[in-house]
Amino acid sequence: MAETIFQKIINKEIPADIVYESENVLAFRDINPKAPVHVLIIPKIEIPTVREIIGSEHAALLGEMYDAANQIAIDEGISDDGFRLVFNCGDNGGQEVYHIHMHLLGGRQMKWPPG
Ligand code: DGP
Repeated sequence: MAETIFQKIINKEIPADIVYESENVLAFRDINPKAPVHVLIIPKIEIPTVREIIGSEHAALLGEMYDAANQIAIDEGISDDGFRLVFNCGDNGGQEVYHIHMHLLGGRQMKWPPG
């Protein structure tokens, strides 16, 4: 399968506004932000969609992604007011990039249901 744009960001082949990096996780600002704070949190290993998440195999990695989201929310000053974490999955889920990513959205009141 062709390399995704996020793999190129992981490999530092294309630039991104990186806000967090650890051994297993990278987070950077969305190029087309939908909120004052819009950060994408991704694993460094490629997992195309959340359908490929295997509980025991990926549990620790998902935990790291949620830890990163909480830390970034604190760093960005949106933790106390609240924020939204979203994984889009597949066509109906509105997924464009097939390397799983958690959207961290905050800095404004979110609406429900999402579009
Ligand atoms: P999704 O629709 O859930 O697959 O979200 C993909 C997001 O990725 C979308 O909000 C825009 C963002 N995005 C796409 N290409 C780039 C890029 O090259 N750089 C950055 N920073 N974000 C990107």
